[in-house]
Amino acid sequence: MTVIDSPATGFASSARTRNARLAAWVDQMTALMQPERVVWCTGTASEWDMLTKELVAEGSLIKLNPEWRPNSFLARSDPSDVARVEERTFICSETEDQAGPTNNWRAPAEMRAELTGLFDGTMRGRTMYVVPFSMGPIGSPLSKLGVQLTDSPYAVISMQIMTRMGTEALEQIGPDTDWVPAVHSVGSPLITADGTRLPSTPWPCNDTKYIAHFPETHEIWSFGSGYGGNSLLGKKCFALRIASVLARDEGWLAEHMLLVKVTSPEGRSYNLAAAFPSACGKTNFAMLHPTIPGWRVETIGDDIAWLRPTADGRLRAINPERGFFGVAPGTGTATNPTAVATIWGNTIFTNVALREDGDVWWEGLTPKSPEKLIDWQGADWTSSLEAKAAHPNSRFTVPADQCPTIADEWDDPDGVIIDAIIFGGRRSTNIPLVAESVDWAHGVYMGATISSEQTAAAEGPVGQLRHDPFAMLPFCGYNMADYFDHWLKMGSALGRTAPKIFQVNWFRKDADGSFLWPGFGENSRVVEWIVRRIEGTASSVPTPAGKLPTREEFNLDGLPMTDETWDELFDVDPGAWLAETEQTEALFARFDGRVPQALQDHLHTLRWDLQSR
Ligand code: GTP
Ligand code: SPV
Ligand code: MN
Repeated sequence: MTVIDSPATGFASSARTRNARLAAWVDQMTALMQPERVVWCTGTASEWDMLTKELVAEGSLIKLNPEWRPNSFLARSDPSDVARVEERTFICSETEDQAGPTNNWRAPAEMRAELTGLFDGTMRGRTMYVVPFSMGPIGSPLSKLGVQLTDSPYAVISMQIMTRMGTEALEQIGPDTDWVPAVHSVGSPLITADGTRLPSTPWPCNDTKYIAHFPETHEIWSFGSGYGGNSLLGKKCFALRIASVLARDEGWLAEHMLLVKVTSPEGRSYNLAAAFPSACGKTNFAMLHPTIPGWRVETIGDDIAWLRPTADGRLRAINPERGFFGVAPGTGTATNPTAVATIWGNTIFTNVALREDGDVWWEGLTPKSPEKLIDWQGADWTSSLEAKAAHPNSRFTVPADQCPTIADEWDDPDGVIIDAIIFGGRRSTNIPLVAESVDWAHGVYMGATISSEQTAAAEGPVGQLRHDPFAMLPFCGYNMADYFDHWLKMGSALGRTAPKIFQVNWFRKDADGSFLWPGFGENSRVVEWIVRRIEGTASSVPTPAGKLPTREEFNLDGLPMTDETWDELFDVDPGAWLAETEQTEALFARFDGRVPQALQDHLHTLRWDLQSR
């Protein structure tokens, strides 16, 4: 049962937790934000039922037809609140230098003052939920604890799916345990300063938004948005931005990576970690359904990985999440049948279209759209309309253990040994289908120079090419040049046991703008080559882009491909690559000499190599 404290009966925070700092913080934030009620969340099924019923009654959730989609709901966000807001995301380190040129920075004292003003009375008339959570399996040596305060019941039920949330997590927080404080408000009080009660709206939010991080004190403050990465603070804010700082200080890595276990026809298993920018294929790769016989891919994580060198000298990784917050459009029976099977029920859908029969639909779920739908904004939609029925960043939120391909090891507290790391981006030109780095430093160079065409996962111009180093541009909690250095040091620490590093690109296009590579399940062919390289049984051809496969050794059985297409997929054009090195030089220059020498050296060597071709 949910525990409710009423300000009228006095706050009993100290009775709820053994951690004095936590009790004091909840009391202090309650006094600042002035909620009508305080609820300590337990993470039980009855709490879920109560909250979803309330949300349905208020018109914030639509209950889907249980015949098709049991215990599942549709949320329609405010049309202005549909993605992460990078312009409003801040790293408030003591100095601007520590945040680096790729982050927005504000002085911590200044930001604190501004936020305190915004949070003053922000929960008037609303319930404040106290949401204790563990990122990683409860009690794992690799896990971390946090507590989110929020006035969004949508965020609470989403956190229940996405993290280990509730009493068990709270019990992990002993008198001296470290935990991360994360405060979130939609910024829409139901009672004004002069006491007038306002009508409630289905998706409250505020035009003013702040997603603020204090890396020195490990605090998160989020204001004004109810959406995904802005409001589920265990995810990007904690597990990436704050965790990347903890990882730097404690000698591990917090990454925007999927995790998979691959088993070859010979029965040998390998674990791969892959970093692709937002909406560039992590969930799809994590649930890959191989088209080549005898191969098996199992899912461990689809968005975030925490990797740590352990006593045996190997790099071990956990998925700190408990659910998937996946992109809906493009997810269909043809592309990702595993995801379609995963979301059979117990799923929250956000900004997808509603069918007449009370189920959901989005572009790409089925080849043909239903004739009539209600679109993501609640308006009538017919298949003759140009406009999309689902928002391009519409999402499903679903428990990971519903995934039919979930690996047994997915919640192993010790994590899994990583055999290879893969970097990728969405590139219509220049970047080959797959390349292996010559060594760890070259692999770090590959990660540092990822560029990708922007997607709808964040506000901004979709399609525009931008650098997204390690797919962490929006998620690194400190100066990225120092982050590159941290990666180089990790390679030295791991030495000969370090995983091999690869780069992939599923998105290369021909002159007509069609994808050269079929992608999705066919990506298993690339996985096979990567495994054969790990095993040392496939050869490679050296190029400025790294070591490429030979056509003879690459498994193309059953996949018709002309020599021209193969050549286009793997073409490394010296002129185009020289232009890329200029972009890289401009990226590195932004860091005022802080980029590690090993990466500068690689850039210079690459230049020489390209100029002599
Ligand atoms: P975030 O959750 O935002 O971090 O994204 P993600 O990296 O998990 O992206 P996801 O797997 O959801 O893919 C986003 C889009 O890319 C979807 O529309 C997919 O259909 C599409 N996509 C994924 N894999 C491939 C591929 O191999 N080829 C092509 N052409 N498209 C792909
Ligand atoms: C991403 O944008 O990389 C996501 C979705 O995984 S969100 O949680 O909204 O950041
Ligand atoms: Mn992501």
